Amino acid sequence: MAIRREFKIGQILIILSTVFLNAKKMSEFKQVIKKRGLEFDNLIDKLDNFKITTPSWAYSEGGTRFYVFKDKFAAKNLFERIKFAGQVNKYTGITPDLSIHIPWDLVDDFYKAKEMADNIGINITTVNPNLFQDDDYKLGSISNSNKDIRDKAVNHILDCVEIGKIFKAPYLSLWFADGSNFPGQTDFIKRKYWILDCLNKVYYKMENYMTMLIEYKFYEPAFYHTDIPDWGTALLFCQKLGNRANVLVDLGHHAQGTNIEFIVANLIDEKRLGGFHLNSRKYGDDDLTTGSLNPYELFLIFNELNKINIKGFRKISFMLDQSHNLKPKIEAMIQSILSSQRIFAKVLTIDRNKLEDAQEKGDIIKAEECLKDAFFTDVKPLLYHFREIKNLPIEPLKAYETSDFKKKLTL
Ligand code: PSV
Ligand code: MN
Repeated sequence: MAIRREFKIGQILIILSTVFLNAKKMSEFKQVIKKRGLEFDNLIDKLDNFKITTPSWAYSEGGTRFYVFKDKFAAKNLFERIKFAGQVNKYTGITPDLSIHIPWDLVDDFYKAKEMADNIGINITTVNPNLFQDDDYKLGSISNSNKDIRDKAVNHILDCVEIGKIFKAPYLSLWFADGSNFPGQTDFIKRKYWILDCLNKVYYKMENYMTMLIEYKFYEPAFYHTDIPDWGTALLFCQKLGNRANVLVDLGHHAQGTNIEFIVANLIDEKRLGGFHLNSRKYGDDDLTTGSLNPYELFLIFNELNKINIKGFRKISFMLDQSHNLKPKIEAMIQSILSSQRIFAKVLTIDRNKLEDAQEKGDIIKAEECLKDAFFTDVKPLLYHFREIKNLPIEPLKAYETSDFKKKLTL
């Protein structure tokens, strides 16, 4: 009896001290942001607008070009991927949208998939055609010198537009592996016009609620030239197509050392930032968990978003693009979501007025310190409060790890 009572008292003391500690941290956080001229409720509102789309393929078995390790717990089809996405949204509360890849997510009945997604609270908002896994595309898809192959590629993209209509998906996300491996192999400019012609055919078939996202990547699988290698080329195509074509920035698609925040700032200014593929990398297009290697880089990228008004902000598609051959899929996804949200929250704590003032006065030290202060701010009190008012678990990853879903999945 005595042991039991002591145990209970011990537990109560732990709970009380946690409550006290959290309250103390919250009051410190509020003081800090007040000093920076920010309002707590405002930060909560901004946080509430930050939603992330998860990619169906990250719930599936992933690998490298060397080997795909078996993962018996990974999702095997669109229905299972929708279920996984539902779990990630259940615990994080900010991922109601799913991006699908065709044919990887082909099913007999997309209406059935929609019904299931609706019931789970998941919206399929993005459709990605696959133009890189077909022998016909060896020398290019929409940039191929063979018109029949270009037509085939266009028809596949148009099929994806039709699939998008079933879900009322606002985004058609395009990435082309097209390029060449050897000097002299092909004519760059002829290809440019073929691409434009094909994209135009698609653009005019899209519903007016749809936006075409054009993703660039500087190399791989092509090693000599890539047809849409950078943001400038992607932007040119978007400008030629119309204002429902915008550039998609995948964080892993740049040469080492590229200043991605500069690119993002310019795309925002040109009103052509369509969205992101968030991930992390050390060497190439590594598709690792977001924020795992370079959180400060992500912070500086998100910092540029601060200048957009809410209406503009909502139009930007924040997607993840990750593929793990080692980590369990749902946990890896929750990890990326939480890292992105944490870094976004840190950006919200920047003293903008002080920063602008320092920039105007040429006070480099003060300007940089504004960013550093925000980056090192502990935003847990803000995130905990946000989750509390949204009826979400305070620690989503821990909550998922002890969930029945995970237990059943890994039985
Ligand atoms: C290409 O490397 C890419 O980033 C594109 O977004 C693809 O659609 C995606 O990866 C899926 O593999
Ligand atoms: Mn991508």
